Order: sequence, then structure tokens, then C-alpha cells
Amino acid sequence: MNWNIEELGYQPEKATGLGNKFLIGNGYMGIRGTLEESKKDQFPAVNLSGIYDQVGNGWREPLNAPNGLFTRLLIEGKEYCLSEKEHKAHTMELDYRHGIFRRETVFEAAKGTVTLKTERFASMVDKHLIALKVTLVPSYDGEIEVITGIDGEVWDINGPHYDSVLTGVTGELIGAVATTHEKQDKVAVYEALEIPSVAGQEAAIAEQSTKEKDRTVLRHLKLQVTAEKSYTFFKYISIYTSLDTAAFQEEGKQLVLEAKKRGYEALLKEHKNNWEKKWSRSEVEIEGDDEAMEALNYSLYHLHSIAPRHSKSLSIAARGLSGQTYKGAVFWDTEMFMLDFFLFTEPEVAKTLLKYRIDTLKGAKAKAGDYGFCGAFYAWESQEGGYDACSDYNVTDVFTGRPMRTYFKDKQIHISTAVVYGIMRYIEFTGDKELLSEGGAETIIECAKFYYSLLIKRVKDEKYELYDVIGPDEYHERVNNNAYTNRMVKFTFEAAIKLLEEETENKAEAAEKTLLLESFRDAALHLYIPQPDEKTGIIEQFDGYEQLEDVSVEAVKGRLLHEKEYWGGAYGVASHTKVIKQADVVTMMNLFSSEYDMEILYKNWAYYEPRTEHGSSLSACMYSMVACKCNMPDQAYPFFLKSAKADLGDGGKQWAGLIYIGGTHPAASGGAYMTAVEGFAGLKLENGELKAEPRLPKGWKHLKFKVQYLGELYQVTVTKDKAEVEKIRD
Ligand code: IFM
Repeated sequence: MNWNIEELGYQPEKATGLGNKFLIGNGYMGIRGTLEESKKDQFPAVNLSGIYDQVGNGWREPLNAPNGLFTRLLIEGKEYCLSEKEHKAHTMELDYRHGIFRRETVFEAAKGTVTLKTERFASMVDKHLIALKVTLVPSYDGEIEVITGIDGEVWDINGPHYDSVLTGVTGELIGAVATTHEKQDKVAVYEALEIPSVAGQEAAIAEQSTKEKDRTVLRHLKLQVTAEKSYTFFKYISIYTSLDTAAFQEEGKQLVLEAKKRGYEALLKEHKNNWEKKWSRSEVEIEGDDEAMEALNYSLYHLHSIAPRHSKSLSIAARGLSGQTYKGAVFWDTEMFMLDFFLFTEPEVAKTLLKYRIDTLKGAKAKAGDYGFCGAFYAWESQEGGYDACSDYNVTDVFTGRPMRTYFKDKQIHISTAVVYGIMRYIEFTGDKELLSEGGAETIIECAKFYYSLLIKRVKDEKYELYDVIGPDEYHERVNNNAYTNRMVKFTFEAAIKLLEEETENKAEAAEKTLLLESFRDAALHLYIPQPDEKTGIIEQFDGYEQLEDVSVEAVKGRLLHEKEYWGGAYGVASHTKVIKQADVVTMMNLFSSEYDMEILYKNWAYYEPRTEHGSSLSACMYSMVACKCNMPDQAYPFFLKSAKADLGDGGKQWAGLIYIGGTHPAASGGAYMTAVEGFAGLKLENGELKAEPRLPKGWKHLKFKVQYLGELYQVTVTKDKAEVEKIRD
């Protein structure tokens, strides 16, 4: 198994995509895989979790910290930056077993070459720390200068987010303290530099000066170098925000000084050990298919890198920590696609993700109230406090440049069902009912109240309906009775009923409970759930879907007048056709597969797949899951691989209309994991016991992984016709 990915050579147009592919992170921050010399036009970012800012009417988005990695060579007065200067060779490498980024570039200068090697990691042991090792090897005797420090001119999509960046030099430290526009939050970055005492090296880098200019603070090193000798220095960089602690500046300074004392190699060692521990629980072994094994573990690397282990109540953004796309907001992606990985390998992280939802209940109740509904309507794009960052105009029309009214925020009501699903699944797999008393039960009841207040009952019949919604397929807006939404809402009522049926001592509470119970029981019983058509077996995605134009994805694509044109909304090329953006009915079938015959599952899979654009990275894994459940592992395989490779290729879809949507795809990573574990290995609960039911694709000899269930660790090993689920000691 190869745990390294490499990029040979340099193509400027690939730099943005590679920033995602070579991302490193530790849940607190994500550092894009851009080069040290990059300035903001090349999208470098040290993206921070859980801290946001808004400027004017621009979109509210997470912060990128001042860039403490900034380093450039200066040879004979010329700055060497890969984007601009000649180079002889260039490679980038990511060791994704240990979250280490490396690059090696041979620059050509007048007198000869200078090889620049760097290595960096975002410490898994101390969330605030980044360490960078820089090595130079010249081919000639002479002078090389290095400019290195903190660049406060950060890349923003809707910034600038810092009203000011104060830079300074204190003793051996340099620092930058940035103040945000909206709330005057602070982000402090400090750097300590270490020039190790290697024979001749200290003397070579004897001259140092610092300069503060335009939001940057830079050290200027002058090296008298000898041909073929190597010169190394280390940078220790801390990042703290005023949300972390009142003493964010003192702690930041202290951290880099201590890091310098401990030294790079010691920090690297503990960082690597930490990663090894993670893999000992989460690595997936596939004998017979290295490509799949590597892509899958690379996906898990990304999930590990963005897990908010430093918090008890924080979630993961749809694009992880790869930048400001999608406003750094939390979507249904977390509960419906990523949660299982954490549930099975690190349930404490799963709890943290769900606590975020529980702790943002207030925001969800406020949103429901704003729309005139009861209960809790979670934010479609959730930021801190449950604030919904989704704009009413989430797409820009490519023809007019005008914002287009979209209804994601108002109508994608299925988001609250995802929260309920996540909480119930957590309890099922961990047995930790405390989450219910910590607000989980209230959250579920409030979500059920929300849906109850949305029900529509027509005079002519007994059933309840849900009108004017958007299902997972976002190309068809404001539809009635979306099959996924209705079924998930029924699930929500059933979850609430289960909780309410539990005993209560308190009389006042008991009376209220009785009333709610009656209402939810009635709702669960009468809510209309679209059923398979008697003749075709197809479940209609929403009322009237069958009447839409039946045309291929290719034909719809052929109607585009502009390559970045939005396919959905009022006038989109797909809106009036059966072409859908992503798995919708199929997503519902994956969740409730036990309610359908395999024939019905297959018919719907075969019907909807050719009509699906897979315009969302959330789509492919739902098709692979249902293909597995139809016992078709070989048909599932390409969808699985597509999900597992979502961040290994060219970066997928980068634009929605004129909006940049590039970044990593953690939901696809989670979907690939689900397919391997729950699809190919067929892991499931049967009467409270973990069982596997293998359906391995061609060429797979065995599939092996560990999972946690009810606090115990299990080793799962499946071959084509044998499954072992064995309790093991930690
Ligand atoms: O949550 C998804 C949605 O289903 C499709 N558009 C992108 C969102 C974030 O990944």
C-alpha cells in the first residue's frame, strides 16, 4: 500500500486543485497544499474551523489566518517564486498516513541551481501548531537570501475579513494579530525560527533582519553558501483566536517558544505516532485492489484531518477545511454521509458533531419562527449558533451577472430530519443515551414539531402531505411530496414517538407529552409516502415528476448556452426535465432498503441512474450503496471509486454559475467508507448484533477493518463467501 501521493512538474492552472488534493489539517485548521512562496492570487489558505466573518452584503464565510508559512528565495536581487520563475524540476508529495506535505523545487539562477525542499505538518497533538522545515542546497558558492515570515494579505472569496493586521517583532518572535470586520474577533499568528547548530550553518545564516510592511512581517536571512552543502532552518507557527482563550496572544507566543525548545524532530515524531493510533482503528485493508484501498484510505485521511477533536461541540463544513467555499458551513453532508465513519472508528467525534446540532437548536427554533412555523428548522448552511448563511440568491446568472433567487434555505426542509437521523443512529451504535438528556431528546421533539406545523391536509382525503419543498435533487425546486423528504419526516415522527413513549414522572410534562404523542402518531400514520407504481415499480420523486420531459443527461447538457450555466432553478436546462442533480429516491431507498423488495430497489436504481447528472459529489455513493443492496457489487464499484477519488482527480466541479465551489469533498469520502463497510462488507445490525453480509467486487480477495459498537471493538474480515465479525481487545 502506497501512502504517498505525488505531483511531478508544475502547471500553474492545476495549482488550485492541488491545493485541495495536498491539504493537511488537524480539525482546528486546514492548510491548503499550495507552495510556501504563494501569495493570495494562488489561493493559499490556513483555513480555520468555527470562526466566521462578514463584510458588507458579501457572504459570511470562515477565516483564513495570516499565512505564517510564507517563504521566498531571493537570489541576486530577484525573488524566486515557482509561478513566475524558471525551474528545472518540481515535485510535491503528501504522506497521507501521517499528514505531512513536502515539496522539492530546483530553481535556476544565474550562477547555478538552488534546490528548495520543504516539509510541513499541522500538529495532531497540538491543534494550534504548525511546523515547517526548509532546506536549501545550492550548486555554487555565493550568497542566497531568504525572505520568510507571516503574510497578512490573505486570500478571501468575500473579504477582506481583517480590518487591520498589526505586525510586530518581540525578542526572537515575530507576530501578526488580525482583527475581523464583523465582530472584531482576533486571530494571532506567531513564529519562532530555529537555525540549528550544524557546523558552518549558524555562521552562514548569521545575518537576520525583520521588516513590517503591508500587513506582513518578514525576516530577511542572508546565507553565505558553499556548493552542494545543505542549509536547514525550521519555523514553528502558532495560531490562536480570541474565541479560544482570553490569553490567546500569550499562549500563542508560549507555544512557539516551547516548540522551538522541543525541536522539529520530536514534534514530528509525536505527530506521526498520533496518526498511527488513528490508523490502528480506522485503516481499511482490501486485498486484491490497491487502487481502491489507496483511494479509500486517502478519503479517510481527509476525514481524520478535519475532525474537530479539539471541541466538544463543533461540526464539519461541506468542504472541510479547504477554504471558504460554501461559506464554511455545515450541511446535511455531516450527518448523512460523514457520521458513520466517526461512529464506527471514533464515536467521541460523532458525539461532538451531534452536540453542535443540539447546541444550535436555538438558531433552528429561531429560523422556524421566522418562517412562521413551530419547532426547529435547521439551517441549510449552518454556521456558529445555527445561523443560516445560505443566501436567498445562492447562484449568479452567467448571462446577466445578476443573483438568481434560489430556495435552498427556505425549502430544503429535510435538513432537520438529518439531525434527528444522526442522533438516533448515534444512540443505536453507541448505546450512549446521555446524548438524549444532553439536549438530544428536545432536539428531536422540536424537529417533529416543525414538521407537524408544515403538514397539509386536503379536504378530500385523510392523508397529510408536504408541499413546496426541495429534496436532495436541487434542480427541481418547490415541489410537492418529495419521496425522500416525506419518508425522512415520517422517520422523525417515529423517533419522537419513541422518546415520548418513555415514562415521565412530571404531570405537567405528561399532559403535554400525551398531546404531542397523539399528534405525532396521527402524523406518522397518515403522512403520504410515495409508493412504487404498481406497473413499473418506480417511486415518483415528487408529484408530477412523471410528466416532465424524459430526456438524457447528455441532451440536457447539449442545451447549455454557457458551460457554467446553472442547470436548476426557474429557467435551468434540467428544471423541466426528468434529469436530476443527485441521488434522491435512491438516497431514500438506501436508508429504508429493508422496506422494499430487491426487485423494487433495482428498478428504481436502474430508472434513476441514467437520469442523474451526478452534479453533486454526494450522489455516486448512494448509487453504489443501493447497487450493493441489489447484490450488484460490480455495478457498485465505479460509483464507489468515483466517491473515493473525489479529491484525487482534478478536483471535480469548480463552479456553480459564477460561484467558485472548489474544495475537498468529505461527504464523498464518507460515502466511500459507507460503501466499503456497509455496502461491500454488508455490515448491519440484526437483533442488536453486528453482522456482515459480503458482496465483494471482482478481484477483491478480502476486506478487513475494525469498528466500534456499543463501546466494544470488532474486527470485521470478509471474503467472497465468508464473514467474520469478532470482538477484539483494544
Ligand atoms: O449538501 C450538498 C447538497 O446536497 C448539494 N449541493 C452541495 C451541498 C454541500 O455539499
